[in-house]
Parts: sequence; structure tokens; C-alpha cells
Amino acid sequence: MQAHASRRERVQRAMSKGDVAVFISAPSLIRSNDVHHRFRQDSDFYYLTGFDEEEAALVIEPDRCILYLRRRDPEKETWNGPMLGVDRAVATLEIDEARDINSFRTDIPTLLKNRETLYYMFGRNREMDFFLLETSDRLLRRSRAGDFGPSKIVHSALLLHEMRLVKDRGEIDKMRLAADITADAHLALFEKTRVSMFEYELESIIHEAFRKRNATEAYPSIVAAGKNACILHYIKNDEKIGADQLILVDAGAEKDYMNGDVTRTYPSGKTFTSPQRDAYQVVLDAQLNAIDRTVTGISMEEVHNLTVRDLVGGLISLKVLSGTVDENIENGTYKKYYMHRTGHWLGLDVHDVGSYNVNGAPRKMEPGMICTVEPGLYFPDEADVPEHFRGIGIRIEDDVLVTSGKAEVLTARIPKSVKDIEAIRSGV
Ligand SMILES: [Mn+2]
Repeated sequence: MQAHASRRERVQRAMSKGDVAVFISAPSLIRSNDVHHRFRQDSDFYYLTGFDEEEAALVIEPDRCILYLRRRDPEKETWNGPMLGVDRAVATLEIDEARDINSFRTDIPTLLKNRETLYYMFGRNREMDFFLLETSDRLLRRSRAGDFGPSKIVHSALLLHEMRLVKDRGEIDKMRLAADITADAHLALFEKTRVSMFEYELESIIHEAFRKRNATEAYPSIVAAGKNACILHYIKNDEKIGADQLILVDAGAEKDYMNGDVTRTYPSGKTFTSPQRDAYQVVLDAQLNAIDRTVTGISMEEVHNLTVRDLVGGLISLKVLSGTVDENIENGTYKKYYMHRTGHWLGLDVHDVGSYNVNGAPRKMEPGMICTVEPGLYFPDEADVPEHFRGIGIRIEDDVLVTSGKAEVLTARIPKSVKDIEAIRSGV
């Protein structure tokens, strides 16, 4: 809990005297009829509280934090399990004050009174947006009585998301754990995959590896055999695995609100075919270079641009593209084969928060930032693509911690060289 308390203090230090910040818990989402999705707390809310119940709100003032939460309810607890409750919240969450969520709305006018700036994540909850705007406006119109309300509303991302970008020690430890569980799943797949299995059977191996260690999927797993790998967000996972196919698996575990995000591409049989191996090596070389380049002071943008150069060079050597690297980059011909970015921030959210640009320039990496490195090549089944590459899709993705020296690959335990992958596949 200490980590959450110190994060709240950091927010307080970043606030001015006349500021107030309001954070709302995630809504409970309906899957169908009266069945709800498994509840997952809003990432910002969890970051500041470590509290994973619904119907809660956090108010941060420069010198006080108030958590609004549900009172304990024996009947609800019978159906859904224990609730923390107002009485235990102060001690458990090390928060200054805890109050009944039912009094949140009646308290808000007082909490906003004579505050100049309200930090709040607007745009997510229409009803709450309107309530806070209306309350602020009502307070402002009472100026004759000497009172006022917030005349400035600032998106709370500005307060929090810069903080979330650089991970603290506890978060890095949790990331290591999520990465380790993610590695279990990919290693199990290398060992258990057989021709004629269905993609969903591989998905069940992923689930087993995650649930065995009390983790869940960070996002719907992509298990794509053969040409399905060219569909970037393929999640149907219902086709049969054929001989001499490549299988692309993009799967990551979420554990304690931190997320792994890993992709491996490997042969359905014991070895890569020769065109598969040639294309794979191009992606792997680009990925290894990109990891080497992921150091303090470089931007994600620069890493991406250099990776594009590597991949374009590879496409020329594979005789998929002709001409020079510069010509192909200028004309964008490579985008048919590489259409996504090389990486993204990773953390409490799989596509984690934190802007990629600062003051109009690409943000430079700092120690403690975590990102993915995930180049790929996708060869559509089209007439102008050399026949032996058609339908091949390859992506190699690792999770990387930026340090003051070489980047640390958190998912290094999962093999990716042709030699290592073939050694596992031929031994099974
Ligand atoms: Mn990713």
C-alpha cells in the first residue's frame, strides 16, 4: 500500500494550493443481459489507491485524500464476496479519510467550493462530466456571495500519466512477474503445438499457463496459423494448423495489474521452410537491432525509423522490393508489408499511457520506462508478392526495460533465434 500512498503524495506535490483532483473508479460492464464482465479497476484509480472495488471515488486535495467507497453490505457479500467497507479503508489503504460513496454527490459542491482548478479525466463518463461541470458552474455563479468554483478543468492525465510512464521499483518487480508468467505460456506452446491441432487448443494452453499462476489474459490472445498471421488483430482462433505453416502467437499475462505483451512466430513442424527462415531472420535481426537501440536518450520514433530501414533492407535482399532503401521509404512501398509501429509503452495498460511527444518533439527514453519492441513482416496472398512468401506473417515482440545502460529484456527467457526454436520444436 505504501507505493500507492507515496504516489498520492507525488500528485499532491504537483498540485497548487487551489487545486482539487477527482478520480472515479471503473464502471461495471455488462457482457449480456444480467451477466457482468469480470471487474477490472480503472488503471489510474488503481495506481493511486490499490483498491479494486467498483463504485468508488478518490478526491485529492493538496493536503488531504478522501476515498469514497461502498458501505459493507452482508447480502452483497453473500453473493459477491467481502467488501472493504468505509470503516476499514483508512487503515488498510493508508488514506486520510474514508466516506460512504452515497455521500459523494452531496459532498462535491463543498469539495469544489473555492477551488480554482479541477483535475479530472473528462470524456469517459458523460453523466459525471455533466455533474461536475454543472456544479462548477453553479459555484461560479455565486460569486456575489463571495464564493467561487473551478473555472479551469484540466484532464487528470496531465497530472498522472507522466508519473506512470517511469515505473517504480514495485512496478518493475510486478512487470518481471507478468513477463515470467507470459514466458511460461509461450514456452508451453513451443512444446505442445502439433500439426492438425486447432488454434483454440493453443489458446487453451495459454489460458492454462496464466491461470495456473493466478494471472489472466492482458488482451485477447492472437493465435494465428498460416495466412491468418497477416490479420493483425486475428482473435477468432478457430482454424486447423497445417503442415509447414508458421504460427504467430501474440499473448501476454496480466498479473497484479501489470501486463506482459509478447509475440513469437514459430513453425508448425520441426523446422522453418527456407523462405520462412529467410523472412524470419530479417525480422529477428531488425528486432535485435531495435532492442540494442532502446537506450536512454533515444526516442521511440527514432527506433521505429531505424527499424523501418532494417526491414526495408531485408525486403530488398529477399527480392520482395526493388530499388534502394531510401526510395522505398520515400514511396512508402514497405507499408504493404510493415504497417504498424515498432513499439508502445507498457505497464498498467497494455498500450500504456504517457505521450510519445513532448513539446512537439519525440520523447526521449529514460531509465524505468518499459516498452515493447515488435517489428514484423506480413506478406499478403497477392499476385505481386513472390509466391514462396505469400501468406507468411511474422512478428517478434519482447518487453523491454530502459536502464542507464543496455536495455533489459524482461521476456528474454522465451527463445527466438532460429536455432533455439528449431531445437525445441525438433525435440518434441
Ligand atoms: Mn504489443
